[in-house]
Amino acid sequence: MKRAMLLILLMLCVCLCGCRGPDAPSSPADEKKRIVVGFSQVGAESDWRAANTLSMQRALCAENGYRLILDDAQQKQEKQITALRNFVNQGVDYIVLAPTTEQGWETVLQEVKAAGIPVIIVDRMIEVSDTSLFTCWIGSDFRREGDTAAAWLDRQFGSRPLSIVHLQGNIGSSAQIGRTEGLNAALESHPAWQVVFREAGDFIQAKGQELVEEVLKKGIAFDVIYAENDNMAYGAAEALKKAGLAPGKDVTIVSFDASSTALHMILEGEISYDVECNPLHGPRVRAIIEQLEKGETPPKYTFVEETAFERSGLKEETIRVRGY
Ligand code: GYE
Repeated sequence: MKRAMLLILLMLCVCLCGCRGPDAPSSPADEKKRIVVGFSQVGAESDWRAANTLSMQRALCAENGYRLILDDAQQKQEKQITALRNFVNQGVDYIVLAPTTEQGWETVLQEVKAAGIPVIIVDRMIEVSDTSLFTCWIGSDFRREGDTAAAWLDRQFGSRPLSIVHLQGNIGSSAQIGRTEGLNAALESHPAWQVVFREAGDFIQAKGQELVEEVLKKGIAFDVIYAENDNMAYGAAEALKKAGLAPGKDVTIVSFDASSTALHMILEGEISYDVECNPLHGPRVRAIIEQLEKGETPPKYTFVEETAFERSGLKEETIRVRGY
């Protein structure tokens, strides 16, 4: 009898312990200990964005002690403002905001501040007169990215006449503003260069393709496509091919992000130059939260280090190691 009791007890123990694998649902007590982060993401418009979302999900996961509430704003600022208000109502510990555009954040951030929730801005910047409305920002130097692309064009074409098709990102986003400013500055110093077509493709592949199709239909002649992100460059290349033109030979494509598909297109000679924009902000945001948890003050602004790619020197291995 005693033996049977012992056996049952032992089996119960094994079951209780064994059932709790790493993926087992956590207990309410575990849930309570987790840091809750509300992440308002711009959308899912590009490869960059997908890599960015994944990076955040991986870094701020349950195993690392977080509960991430992700909100996809479908590139609409109103949706982000609603998401922020929802995060306040839910009483999250931190808010991470990847803002669509720079303007229009004062009111909602005042509400968040009144609720005492720290705000970490990632990727694009915001423009507010009171910088105490956010704790810190981490992202890319978009103006430097634009200057880097323009400097490459200068090395390739110098003072020769150049007709440029300029595909812009979402108007009013830091990525668009900086990359456009870089090109504009180069236009000033290169009187023989001209933009023959300029329109926003909102960082979306289908729109990039449509715009280049429109240019071709109008019979506008051009030498260079300056696409403010890779997805628009993919669409542009597609439009050229459909028209019987060879991207990289008949038209030079310059792009931004350096996603793995774009780097493969460089190896194939279709994209000529790609300025890196690093999307892996998850671990960086996690490090910032850890600092804040310890009562430390992270730097207000952190620019991530970035490079640029062209065919010479680019290896398959480099693309594999980067992993996005
Ligand atoms: O370049 C683009 C994305 O803000 C850096 O947004 C980001 C930009 C990126 O949609 O692909």
